[in-house]
Amino acid sequence: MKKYNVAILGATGAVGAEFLKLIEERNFPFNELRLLASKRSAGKVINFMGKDYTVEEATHDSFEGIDIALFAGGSISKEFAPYAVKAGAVVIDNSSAFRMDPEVPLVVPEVNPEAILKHKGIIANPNCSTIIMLMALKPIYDLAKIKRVIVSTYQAVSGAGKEGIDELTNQTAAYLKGEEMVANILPSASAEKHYPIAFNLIPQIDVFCDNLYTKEEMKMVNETKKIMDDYDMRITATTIRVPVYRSHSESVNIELEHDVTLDEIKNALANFPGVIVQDDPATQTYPMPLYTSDTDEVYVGRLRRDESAPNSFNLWVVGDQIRKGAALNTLQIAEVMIKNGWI
Ligand code: 3JN
Repeated sequence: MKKYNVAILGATGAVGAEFLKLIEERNFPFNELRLLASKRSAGKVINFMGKDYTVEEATHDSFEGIDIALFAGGSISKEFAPYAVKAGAVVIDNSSAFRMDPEVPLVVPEVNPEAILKHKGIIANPNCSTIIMLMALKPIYDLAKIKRVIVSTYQAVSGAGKEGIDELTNQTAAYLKGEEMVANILPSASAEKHYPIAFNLIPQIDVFCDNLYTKEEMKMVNETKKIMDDYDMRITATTIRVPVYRSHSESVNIELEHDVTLDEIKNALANFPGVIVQDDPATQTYPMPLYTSDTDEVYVGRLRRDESAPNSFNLWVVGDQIRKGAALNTLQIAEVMIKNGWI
């Protein structure tokens, strides 16, 4: 099997670390592996599969000879992607920089793999909350077109990176000792005001847009339409940060174009690759973020009719946002390209 020269930009962050875990776990066919990061992390040594790799400072020349460039996300994507493409690499980017660019495919491999074929060097990985929701919506959409979606998210602190995790730990310890909780990161590092997340919920993820929604909410709306290629679908989102370390949860209400049975929905979900149905009220079985973390699948439960409206259903969706919501989805895009001879 052909092996590929792979670069990881942002190798020292939460998503970068997950790339490494998954490359090993999935036996990804790599030849050279180049770990890139900002100047601050350059020089750090990472032992991976028995070999020491020194993290290099990312420069415009970092991508010579690279076949696949996995970008962990963040503001540096915009700067480096054009140089990686010019060097002949395919960039798969986790940031929002290119997601809504009509020239850039936005891909969940189980949902719209064929979109990859239209790439011109860059492929975008959707927002984590969008990916997790669409894994549950696509099999239902294939049964009956979804006319409207109302989603509320319960997003883990690791969505805000390692600093988000540390903040929950430190604030919890402080609170239990009766000390003041220090908040510097959430709701977003760039926000003017910060609030504690321990023993709290924050109804703001990312910054506010002019329409009073947050950017995270509008990402879910706009990205879903692009991935599903359905600009008639009506979607409204409320995104909430919760004091959970890992795995995002979502309460989703959908209205379908025509009625289907609950069993049909359940079967479609159970047969969809990457989805696990955990749904049995009699045994109190439903997905919870504590148990879905560090796993690859998206879990669906609490499936029931919305008795207040025709052809409408409620579901509860949970998935590890660093795995399927980020690193895993990105690597799966590369795997689909390799499997189909698209690279
Ligand atoms: O907060 C979360 O749970 C997900 C965060 C995603 C995120 C954070 C900072 C910048 C993104 C994203 O993937 O949409 C971005 C961005 O690239 O805009």
